Amino acid sequence: MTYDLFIGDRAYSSWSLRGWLMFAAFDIPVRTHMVGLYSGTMAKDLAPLAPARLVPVMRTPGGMVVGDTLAIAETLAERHPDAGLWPADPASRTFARWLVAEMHAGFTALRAACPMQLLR
Ligand SMILES: N[C@@H](CCC(=O)N[C@@H](CS)C(=O)NCC(=O)O)C(=O)O
Repeated sequence: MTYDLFIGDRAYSSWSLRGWLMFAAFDIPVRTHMVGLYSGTMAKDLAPLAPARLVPVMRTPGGMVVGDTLAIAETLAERHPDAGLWPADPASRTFARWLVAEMHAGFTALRAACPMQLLR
């Protein structure tokens, strides 16, 4: 049961890094495919996954395509209930969902001012 994950360079794309971390941290089998996020081939690379236009995007072993980090996280949590993507304790889970929502939808000014560059 191996997933396919399409991402850009994890050193520069925090979305790509987060998508990949979900598989790495929770030991979920995945084949990683690099798309040309910064080389201009992204639209062509993602064409087989239409309507995906952004990274990360995941394809399930059954062929379902899921874009958006939070949708991928929720899909993995549902499909792998024993992996522990969300904390078991209800209070911790609520707090985790809050942090994830803030990270996902918030910090826009910080993100604009501080683009990610892990190699420097
Ligand atoms: N809400 C999406 C945002 C995805 C997103 O904006 N990805 C960027 C990563 S750098 C992207 O694909 N940008 C390419 C573009 O805008 O053409 C998620 O969390 O997955």
